[in-house]
Amino acid sequence: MTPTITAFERSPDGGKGLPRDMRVRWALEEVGQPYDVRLLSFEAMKQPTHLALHPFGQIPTYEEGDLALFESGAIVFHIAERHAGLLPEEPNARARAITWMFAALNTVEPPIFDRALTIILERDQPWYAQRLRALEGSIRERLDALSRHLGDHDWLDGAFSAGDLLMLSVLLRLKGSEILEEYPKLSAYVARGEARPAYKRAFAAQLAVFTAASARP
Ligand code: GTB
Repeated sequence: MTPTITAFERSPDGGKGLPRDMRVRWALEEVGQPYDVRLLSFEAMKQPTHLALHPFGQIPTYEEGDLALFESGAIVFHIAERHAGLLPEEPNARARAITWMFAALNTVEPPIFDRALTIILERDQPWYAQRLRALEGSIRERLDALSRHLGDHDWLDGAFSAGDLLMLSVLLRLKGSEILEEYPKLSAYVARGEARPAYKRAFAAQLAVFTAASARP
């Protein structure tokens, strides 16, 4: 059965692939699972029909038959569990890959996402510079550790996994920032992720949505 995911009708990021449907698209592309996309306005996300799928009125969601999921991490995990290619078969390696999925979302993403929100929403506050410095300090702590762990390996733990997919989705938010450039091993890791054909297909698909929306009045 072809799953349906939800995404922004008109993404505020200008097609950079930053909203969290991108990681779900990428996972589906990695495992070769075709999918449909239902596009939503901000208004539609808060209507009962969508709230029945996503209690917080957000994207992405995932529907497959009578299964409905929300939370990008849970969706990627579901895809990785149901298809070969994103989690190792060997139980301990699988558990470690799942650990990296949690690390991406619980340990590395929060300061990176908060920095993005601060830059967008808090620029006019008198404490803006101080807050940004604190968040960038937290990000550097995480990136120091991540870069040390990655070393000269291509991926976090053996073969590319859903752990890498989520970690890269998180790091991509720093692309073009001075912070990421301070970490050549992580910059190369991000470039390896972006070079994957599945990533490119997912990126092109979300960009096509943005381009079509921009062409409409
Ligand atoms: N923890 C949830 C998950 O991982 O699925 C978080 C989902 C979430 O934050 N969804 C956002 C959303 O629906 C879109 S991804 N927001 C609308 C709302 O809450 O009303 C976050 C996001 C939004 C915009 C950009 N951007 O423009 O760059 C990037 C990321």
